[in-house]
Amino acid sequence: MLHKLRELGMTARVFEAGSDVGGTWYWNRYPGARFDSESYSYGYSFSKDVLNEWEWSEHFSAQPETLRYLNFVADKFDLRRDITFNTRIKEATFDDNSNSWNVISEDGSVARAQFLITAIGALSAPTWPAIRGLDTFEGEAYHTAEWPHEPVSFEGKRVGVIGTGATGVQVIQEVAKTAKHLTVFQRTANYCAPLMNSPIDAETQQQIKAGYDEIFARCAESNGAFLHKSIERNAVDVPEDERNATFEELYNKPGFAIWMGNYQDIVLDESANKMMSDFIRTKIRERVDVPLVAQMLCPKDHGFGMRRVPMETNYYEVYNQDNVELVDVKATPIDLVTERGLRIGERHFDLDVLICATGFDAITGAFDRIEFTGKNGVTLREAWADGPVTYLGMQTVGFPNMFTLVGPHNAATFCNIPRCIEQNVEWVADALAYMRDNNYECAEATEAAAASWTDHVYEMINMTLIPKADSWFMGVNHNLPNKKRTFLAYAGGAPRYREKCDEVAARGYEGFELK
Ligand code: NA7
Repeated sequence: MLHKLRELGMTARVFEAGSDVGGTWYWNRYPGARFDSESYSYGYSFSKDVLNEWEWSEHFSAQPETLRYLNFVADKFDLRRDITFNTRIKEATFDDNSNSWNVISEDGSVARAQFLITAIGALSAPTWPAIRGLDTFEGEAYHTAEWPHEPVSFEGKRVGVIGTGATGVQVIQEVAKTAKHLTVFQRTANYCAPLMNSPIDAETQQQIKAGYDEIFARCAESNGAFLHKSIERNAVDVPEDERNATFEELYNKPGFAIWMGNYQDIVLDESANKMMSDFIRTKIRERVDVPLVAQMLCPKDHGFGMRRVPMETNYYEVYNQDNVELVDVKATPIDLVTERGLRIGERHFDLDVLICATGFDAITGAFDRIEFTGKNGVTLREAWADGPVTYLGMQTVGFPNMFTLVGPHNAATFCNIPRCIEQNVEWVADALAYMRDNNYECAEATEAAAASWTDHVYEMINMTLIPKADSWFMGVNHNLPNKKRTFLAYAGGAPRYREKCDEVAARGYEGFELK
């Protein structure tokens, strides 16, 4: 966004809480953190130089490489000179008289701008487990999204991991390699599937570089902006043998093929969904030696793909190791964190290290941490009290000149994120250029446009099975009992979203009042 605004000849200043660039890849530096997107489908597409100069080493690169990549891009475009690091914004207030925003940081410094663009992340407000005694633990305690910059050793240590989402799965399979003992505290089992990562050889590297146009064109056609496009047939219409052969093939394909490239009815139709869920449960039973442990790892309360599918490398085999124990904390939750570990019922688990892979206050959490005040003194928290109401996931009524990249109800929340971020950035940049060229000072979404967009968001998600399961997509986080259960992303697909955004622009920013 900063690069694009500079290209438009605008002045821009970026405030960043971290000490350097990287966002997700700056904060989430836990062992095992890596892409589930094919590396070359994830990088920026806007610069031919970047595409030519950068070489990914693996099909699904690990966090250190991604962070190096983001630093490379920041250096290449000399971005740091307009970024103020180590600065967390605490308030942003719209001034009706001047149609501009005042932005106040935690140290009290104030900046003023005509436009306020948020790029504060969809999963950037980590949540620690709401368990009594957490502060009393005397060992090492980490949240995966606030991982230290220094290496952490597990050698000779008793480690506990709470959480088995996409993050928990990545960290568990890594920690199990060196910990003296690992206890995994699982509340909800997920349908994990093999990532099938591998290094990129020299020949493939050349093919990737020569094929970027095609890679991005393929992403642009798919709902999740991944390289995988769903099969235009219904699983329920396919003979059993053929269907199982396809499931098997998808299970052995890299990345999200199994989720995004599956039969089109897998997350729409209960019967199709059950077929796929049963297939994965069978795989789990085949891979885990002890039947009782396999049973614990088989999801029971939701279907495949209704929650984020964690991608794994030998995850299930970890539970065949002598140094690993799986503990079900659904029926009997963790009562207490003590000085020496965790207590569940009568049993005490002695731990040297406690890792919380316990997720985030998703999508709205980062907004809640800033006091946004729009027109007439109304706060964003008040405006979204019953769940977000936005126009295109880009703006909220009463918050003129504020644009929310990857905001709630924006397709970027349900996407191979950089692909959708680029669309968001280009759309916002075009809107600002249009305003400048036509002498408009202020843009505000109308109530009617926001209501209609919000209806559309719910219409799309209600065609799927996703609302049937508790997940961060649905705003469910048991550590935040007051968070409203409401769909926070956009499930109509990236192509449909792009089309809608383009239509709005082509009609002179229809649905916005321009002044
Ligand atoms: P998730 O997917 O929200 O997973 C958080 C996990 O932590 C999940 O298994 C939770 O169980 C578990 N959890 C949270 N609090 C507790 C307590 N108090 N006790 C036991 N277990 C708990 O976050 P991730 O970081 O894994 O992934 C987020 C996204 O990042 C992912 O979808 C990717 O897009 C990247 P629960 O399911 O609530 O029963």
